[in-house]
Amino acid sequence: MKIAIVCYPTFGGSGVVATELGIALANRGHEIHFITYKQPVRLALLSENIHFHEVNVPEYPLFHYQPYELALSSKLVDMVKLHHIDLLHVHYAIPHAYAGYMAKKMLAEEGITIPMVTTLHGTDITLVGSHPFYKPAVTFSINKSNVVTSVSESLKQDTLRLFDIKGEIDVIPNFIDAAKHAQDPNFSDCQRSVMATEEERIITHVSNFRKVKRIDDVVKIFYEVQKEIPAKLMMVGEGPEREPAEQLCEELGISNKVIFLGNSNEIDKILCFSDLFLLPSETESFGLAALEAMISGVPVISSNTGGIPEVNKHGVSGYLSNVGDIHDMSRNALKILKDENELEKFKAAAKELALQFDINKIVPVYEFIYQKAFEMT
Ligand code: GMT
Repeated sequence: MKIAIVCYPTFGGSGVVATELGIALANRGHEIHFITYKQPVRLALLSENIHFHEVNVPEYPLFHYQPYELALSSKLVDMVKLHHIDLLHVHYAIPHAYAGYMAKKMLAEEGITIPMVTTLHGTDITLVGSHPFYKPAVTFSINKSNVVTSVSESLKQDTLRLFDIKGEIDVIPNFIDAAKHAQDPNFSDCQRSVMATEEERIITHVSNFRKVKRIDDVVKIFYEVQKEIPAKLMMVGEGPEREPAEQLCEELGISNKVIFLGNSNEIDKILCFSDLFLLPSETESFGLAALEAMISGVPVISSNTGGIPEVNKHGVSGYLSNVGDIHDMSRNALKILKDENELEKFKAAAKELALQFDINKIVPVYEFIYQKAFEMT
């Protein structure tokens, strides 16, 4: 099948899922066309059946906002015609589902019928999509998609609660490539000693450093933990909350124990020496970062919001607490970190649980959904 994948090319979870899905589909013989404004960060190599088409939006001084949706829908029309693409799969409703629908309509005028699958990822529904400024257009484009999927049951329920949805929503969870994450027995690149001493525990947080991630809670939890045991905190990612977090570390006098690593394409190399992962988000439709930690055998201390409980199991792969309850989170962190046996038990269980989300189980579900989209077109 020839599939156009529309996504954000950045470090955000929706872009990562879209890219990994495209690569997996290509490995299964499909021809994949990524259509976005930059080559996706997780897409290292293009190949015979993985293509990238850049959406250009020329600057024009009349426009206060450059019309990306227009450029994207035009590019979709051109690429569908040029490459005889069979299906559109758009990730993150805003504005991709809207642009995809416009492309479908333009193509229909020329006698070309193409199904569109829309995958809802999180903030396109919760924080951003349900804002009154966007809601009518988001509702419209979800309802006009041939098939709609969401990355968790929680996100499906949020979508049904916040929007007037006419059709079904299929839940397809985020996934990981367990084989890729499986530690090579000869893997000697785990540079733990560069980051911390033998007796220090390493705690990690990975995100896009937005308000919704509650970065100050990450720092405060770590502050409590390092009072009791020797520890280091790895902060991976970039975003508006990074600077305030660095400031908070200084105020708390822990700057020497917190390492800000910026964006990284080698998360697995950081996770390989991590003992614990923190995800205290305000809201989280799934929590792909937590799943990536778990497959590397890193237990997760998280909030119990949104879809996180579908991934992180309380008392098994980590612990869950109410949003903002940093005392409970630090207590739970210490429970795991203080006892070597507990830590080993949680590490093994986290990895075991993550295997349920292996890419080989999830990609065929998307293929099934594509068939369904054809039948519904
Ligand atoms: O808003 C973000 O955190 C980024 C966003 C994205 O779409 O890039 O992440 C969302 O999608 C991920 C992949 O499906 C989920 O794992 C994240 O939980 C979700 N983020 C939120 O709901 C806040």
